[in-house]
Amino acid sequence: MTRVLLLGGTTEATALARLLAEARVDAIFSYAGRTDKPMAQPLPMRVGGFGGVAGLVAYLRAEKISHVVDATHPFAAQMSTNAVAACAEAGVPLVGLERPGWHAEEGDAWTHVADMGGAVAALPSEGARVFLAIGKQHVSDFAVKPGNFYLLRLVDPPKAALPLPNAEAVIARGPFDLASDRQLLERHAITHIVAKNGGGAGARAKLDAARALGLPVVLVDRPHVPPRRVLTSADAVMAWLDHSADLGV
Ligand code: 3Y8
Ligand code: NAP
Repeated sequence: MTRVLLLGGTTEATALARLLAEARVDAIFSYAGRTDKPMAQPLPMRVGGFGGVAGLVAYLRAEKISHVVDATHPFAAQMSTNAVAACAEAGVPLVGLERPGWHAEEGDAWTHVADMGGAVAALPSEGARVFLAIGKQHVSDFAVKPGNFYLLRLVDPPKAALPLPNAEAVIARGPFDLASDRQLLERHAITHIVAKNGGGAGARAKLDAARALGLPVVLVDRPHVPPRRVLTSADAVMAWLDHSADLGV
């Protein structure tokens, strides 16, 4: 009996949720609950952590999950790591739904760094005007360079004072477009952009705007995720589900 747990939070997860709902597949869409009002999905939703690997194993068994699709963001490394361990322990087939990372094109001025610490190190020590398009979780890493101006883009209004003395926040949930991202960079006289190499179309606009304005981009590499089967489209996941359902796995 097919019953799918879809670990979501990306545009690809939303696309797959639509296909699952249209095909009337028994599936549950899972959010971590990081934002105040996550976008509604055409599937039953659950919100919040499972309680580590043990919690996820218990959930898989209690909910009689037959397949797990990990369509979380490439930087959601803890969730992806837990899913590999929990599905192995519970004997539940797992597939990752992942989009390719971004590659520099003609005219791009990108510096690749291994992690957020590398991004901080790559910035001038003062006087720069930096667009931190990295969300909320790592903003305080940049407090060691307070002499720069930081423009943050957050999904929800900050609940406490920003940890940077010279910063401003815009509140917006992507996907974003080239025209508005270019306007944002010009309006704030941005000189540097910091972004995660999340890939996908939803967050790519700022990179195209940076190229158009000749601005340097500091791009953070994806964290390591344990090996698992990876597919790159929602259609491929539907075929995987059909195929493995035929095989009765
Ligand atoms: C809670 C669900 C969909 C999914 C849309 C994608 C696109 C827009 C681009 C910038 C970069 C960033 C951030 C971003 C993007 C999509 C996708 C994507 C980047 C929502 C969502 C949840 C989250 C969590 C949030 C993080 C933050 C990261 C903002 C919903 C809107 C920067 C990642 O306030 C916080 O704590 C926010 C936390 C994790 C990274 C961080 O470290 O702060 N995403 N984003 C999911 C959950 O609870 O499970 O609220 O509706 C989803 C989307 N965000 O269905 O169309 O597919 O990537 N999300 C990054 O890529 O760098 C913004 O500003 O240019
Ligand atoms: P993370 O650091 O990998 O995960 C931290 C913990 O959050 C996990 O161990 C798990 O808690 C819980 N969790 C994460 N994703 C979950 C999900 N889809 N459903 C249920 N629990 C989940 O994750 P994150 O980077 O905070 O990302 C959280 C969510 O935001 C994910 O859905 C991800 O797709 C989305 N997102 C993240 C980014 C990003 O830049 N990180 C960008 C866009 C969207 P337990 O251990 O208790 O189970």
